Amino acid sequence: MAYLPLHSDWTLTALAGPVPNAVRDVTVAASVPGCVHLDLHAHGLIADPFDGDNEAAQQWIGSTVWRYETTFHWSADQAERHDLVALGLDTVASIELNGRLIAETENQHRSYRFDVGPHLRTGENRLTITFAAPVDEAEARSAAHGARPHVNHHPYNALRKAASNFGWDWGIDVATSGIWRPIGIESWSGVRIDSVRPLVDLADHEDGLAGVLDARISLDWATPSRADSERVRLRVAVGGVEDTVSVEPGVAEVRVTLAVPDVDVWWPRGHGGQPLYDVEVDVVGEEWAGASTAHWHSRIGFRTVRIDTVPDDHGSPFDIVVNGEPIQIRGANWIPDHAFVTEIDRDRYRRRVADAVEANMNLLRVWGGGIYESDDFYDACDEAGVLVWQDFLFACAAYAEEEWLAAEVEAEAREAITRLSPHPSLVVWNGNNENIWGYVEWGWRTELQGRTWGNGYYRELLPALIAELDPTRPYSPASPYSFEEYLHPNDAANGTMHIWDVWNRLDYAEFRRHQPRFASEFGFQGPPAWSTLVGVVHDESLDPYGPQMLVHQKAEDGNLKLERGLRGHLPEPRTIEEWHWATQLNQAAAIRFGIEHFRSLAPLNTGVIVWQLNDNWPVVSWAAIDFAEHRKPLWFALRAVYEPRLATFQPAEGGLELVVLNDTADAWTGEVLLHRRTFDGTVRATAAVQASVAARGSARVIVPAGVEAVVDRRTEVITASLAGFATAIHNPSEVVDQALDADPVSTEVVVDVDDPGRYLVTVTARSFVRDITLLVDRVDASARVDRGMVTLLPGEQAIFRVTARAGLEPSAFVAEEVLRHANGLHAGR
Ligand code: BMA
Repeated sequence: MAYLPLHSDWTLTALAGPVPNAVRDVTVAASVPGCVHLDLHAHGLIADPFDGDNEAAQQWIGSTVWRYETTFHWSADQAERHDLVALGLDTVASIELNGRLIAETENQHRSYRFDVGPHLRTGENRLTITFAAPVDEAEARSAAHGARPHVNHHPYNALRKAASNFGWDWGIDVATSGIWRPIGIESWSGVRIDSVRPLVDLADHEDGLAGVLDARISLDWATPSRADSERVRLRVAVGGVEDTVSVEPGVAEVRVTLAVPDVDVWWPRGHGGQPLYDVEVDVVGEEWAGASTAHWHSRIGFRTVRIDTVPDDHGSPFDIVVNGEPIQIRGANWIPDHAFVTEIDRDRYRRRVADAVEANMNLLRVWGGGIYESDDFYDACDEAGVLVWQDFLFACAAYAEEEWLAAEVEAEAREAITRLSPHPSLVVWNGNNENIWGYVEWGWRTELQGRTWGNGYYRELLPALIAELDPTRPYSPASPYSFEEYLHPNDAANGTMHIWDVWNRLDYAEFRRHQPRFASEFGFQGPPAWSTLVGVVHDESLDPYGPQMLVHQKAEDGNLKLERGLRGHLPEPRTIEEWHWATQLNQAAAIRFGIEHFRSLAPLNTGVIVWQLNDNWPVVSWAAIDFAEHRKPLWFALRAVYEPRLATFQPAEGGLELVVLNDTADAWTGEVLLHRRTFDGTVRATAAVQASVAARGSARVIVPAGVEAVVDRRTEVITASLAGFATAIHNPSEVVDQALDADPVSTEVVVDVDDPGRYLVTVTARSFVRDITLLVDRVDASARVDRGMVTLLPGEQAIFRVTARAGLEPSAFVAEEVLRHANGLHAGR
């Protein structure tokens, strides 16, 4: 009935491998939960892994066998069972208790429970966990079972460990080892509630809806065959309703159904509230009742979800339908928020989900190269109404389907489906990231020579497990996927699509060639905040091709793609500062352009999920939020184009149209005021058009010829103002071709009288100014600002609220390298 956490007095020793002299035969105190890199760094045995080019010098860590050891005091009690419960071991581990081998494990994505009662001693006990070298293990397994295609350098597909921990095209290679989730000894008697899957549904009830809870309870019996055992009683309660059932000893699965009348329905944000109900499951009336193992609690939300892929005139959609309402998805792809995942605490998860919410996102896709995140992540999403699309953990590789891997895959999937089943935010289970695409198009067939590649997981095993364990949730075999065996998985007209041709080889205007039903990945790179970059890159002269800079740019030809991406849009950068601003700006501009186009395809398009929300270390990447939690210009651009109400100019047959998108529950009717103006404010043409757009609908307004007929593309813009929408602006030409005033604003900075750490920066436009952004971290790395990527017409004003250290020189926030705009890239040319 007790839990003994085993989180103290651990030591760490390198047992074998290419260990440097400074670490050989050294034993240090270890943090549990934790990992070897963090301990080695804490003891000064390695430099900061993220700094400079330390990554290369620390590759030995992933090829080293590591031993964790602790001693703990034990005094026997009356409990019938004593289980060693390890919620996460990374990865290939041998567990010894008092010198006796208890178990061997090989899956980071599972938790483990071992009956250790017979091996415990009264008094001092010694627990040892030895981790095999992950890189060598992956290589050995790959060689033994037949190498299979994968991206990046290590065969991560041969080991059930987070793929990106071995390095990715945005991720440092820090193949680590460690006890990464809590570990302890659980003592219990009688019966233990092993797991509960609280599945939900909605049913008509009188004038309202009833929430139906179908609780699938798994029980574990200490002595299942004991003849004198009596039935036990199990109580399930939710929303003021409860039921108690009696259970025969030894029964492993119990199902209890409850209906909550007049239930408050859970909705994604933008569609309603997020009421959460506590579910309690208890063993009652027994001597061990009240023990933690005889009690289970979670929170659920009552809602239904399905994905509509029924073919229509244009192919097949991918519509996420919650409570019968199709949801227009505006989201981001999520990667582990730290290369050492034990560093991600509840607050950090909450800050990241807040980043998504404040950018008007309603979905995060947990990408398959990472982990099943902590419940803290899904809790935050449940509360905020952010939908979660969860990949099973397969990414960009072929995976063996033979028993040695299949058994692990099944066990981990069962556990993940079960653990995450309470979270109403979780609405999509997805088989893999890009593996069907890879098989079809990346030449895997030839490489595989008939070997298995994972198809059986995606098409049989995983859907069968969902059907068995959680039939309330929809399953998608892959992303991208076309929901037809004989269609190309990345076909735009069907299902989900990943759009990578733009980043890899085309100008971003080519986003317009794509008509995706649902774009679940597309992205464009940009550097992190300046302070994040120079905090880790110390090249003598800072430039994109400096040796340390290249360590922090992992994408294939990343710098070339950044350069190519700028061409035709922005003037060529002349300094590293200009390169940094121009590439950040271009990242934001490219994605803004793509999303405005994709959203304008409504109702054909029903979702966009940008690659990627976050970073796992300081790096040049596709992220909107950098590792130091700075919001890049992309984040501000996303917030704008993800507004539920968005007006965007798009090319129309022979002219220009304004697409008015209204993802709110209220219809909109009003006047659209259209202007063609010059950069200095002269109005050249005006028109007013009445428009109306349905709730959750879109409308198209043809721009009248008089307004549309631009005379000078270098000095004119077309604008549209509609009440309740941000002003839409059409630039007939790119920044590089515009005759923009390079010095278009006047500024004023005041320190808040009540708070010396708040600076108010007022920017007034003398001339048309594009994408004003304050790179406030250049003044103070802890500074934050509430706006960015702000475009002003002459005479308009914007106030930027900066929080930073008190006592800074206020004018620093408007210095040339801090207050940036697209116009400034023309200065001195
Ligand atoms: C997609 C993703 C990731 C990758 C990204 C950028 O393929 O699924 O694997 O990081 O593109 O290249």
